[in-house]
Amino acid sequence: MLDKPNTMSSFWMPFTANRDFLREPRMIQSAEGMYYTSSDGRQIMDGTAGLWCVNAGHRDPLIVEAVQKQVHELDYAPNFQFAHPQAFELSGKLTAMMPEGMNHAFFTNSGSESVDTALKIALHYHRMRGDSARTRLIGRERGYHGTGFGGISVGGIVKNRMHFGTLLTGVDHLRHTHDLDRNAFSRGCPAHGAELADDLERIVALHDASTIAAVIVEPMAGSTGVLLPPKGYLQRLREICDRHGILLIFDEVITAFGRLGAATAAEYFGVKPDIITTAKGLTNGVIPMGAVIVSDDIYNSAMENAGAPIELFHGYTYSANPVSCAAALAALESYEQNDLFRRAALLSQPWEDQLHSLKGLPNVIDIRNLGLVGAIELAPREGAPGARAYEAMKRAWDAGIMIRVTGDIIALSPPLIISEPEITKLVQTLGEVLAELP
Ligand code: PXG
Repeated sequence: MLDKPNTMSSFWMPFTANRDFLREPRMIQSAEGMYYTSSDGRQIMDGTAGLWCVNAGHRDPLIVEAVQKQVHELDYAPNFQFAHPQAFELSGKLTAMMPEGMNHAFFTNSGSESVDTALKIALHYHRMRGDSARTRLIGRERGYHGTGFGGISVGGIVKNRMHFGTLLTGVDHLRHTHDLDRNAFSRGCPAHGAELADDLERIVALHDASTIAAVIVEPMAGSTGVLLPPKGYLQRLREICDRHGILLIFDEVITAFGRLGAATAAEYFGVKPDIITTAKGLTNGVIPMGAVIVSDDIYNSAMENAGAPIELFHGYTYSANPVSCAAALAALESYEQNDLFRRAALLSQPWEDQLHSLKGLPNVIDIRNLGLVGAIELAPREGAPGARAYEAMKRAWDAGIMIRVTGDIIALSPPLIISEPEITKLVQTLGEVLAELP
């Protein structure tokens, strides 16, 4: 082996300003509950549950123990033509948390894979029913569905798409729902914009429903900067899909497992999709894992109509890996034991009140919230979009809180174990950062 010097640039960091980071690294050494310890020994409050995944807080003892035990007993087992009991135990426990009639889980290793899997299952479903002209996939502007080619094709964030060629064909996009003119400083879901769901009728008129397989949306768009569905929007989208035989996919990679104060956004909004994609909170972020949950109709149609013994030619080496299953089973157990979804629901009011207290600080042009999610939108600096929020993120780290930024939007999504005094501390610290921010 060549004797190469070990430089920090050997790690090409994901979604990171690598060159800037190397000049001024923000390094994390350990974590416990609501806090990280930085490598210079400071306590940093986790205002984002990692990347929207550590819902039960860090190093939950149930999960740590379950993973340790599992890795000693069965480290790996294939799930192609063989299986292990934890996979069935987990699929049972997971589907029991899903809306009525959604009783089948397909396991993946990430949100991006869950999205790819969901899109493929949608195409497969129509084909199984002899409706194979239904191949178009409809996403939404500003949607985020991970970074696979499927996900960036239906996704609507320009920078995630523009560098990567022509993407999937046969994809179209609904208009996004962000409308500060009408909805700035809304508390909870905004009042205006349900009619934007009718944009699906425009797309149907253009392509004809008989060519459309599925619509995929985040019930609450997280990554793009917390865009909340206008009141009635998701219900209307469901009705239009039903009218035209189009499957509705909710990408719940962020919203599943308590973020809005319910097991799923589907439950929270009372709108049932045909497919739900999950990841992140499924294992509390501890081990990579995702799951796609489908309706009985979709599963049964594959079981009844497949021409080959294998019903779906799709899967991953690590689908339902035993250690991931153990982490997920323990995470779901922890959510239940600590009643974390209800806790998130109860905290959502003080959370809202605290966040909206930042109104009036310099450059704050919107504050929005739902469940334990919040966003503060800043006015961009002249000729330097994103620079103001990026600087806020760096100053927040120095001040002892971790926040996420996308463009000039600050997103907050703390672990669901956060206490009211910790909410106050998080918001106050952010307020101090914003008050000083040029
Ligand atoms: N769908 C949705 C709705 C997501 O939010 C993915 C799919 C992809 O998941 P994976 O596991 O492949 O990354 C996501 C991921 C942020 C942020 O700061 C959000 C995500 C990932 C990283 C950062 O907003 N969402």
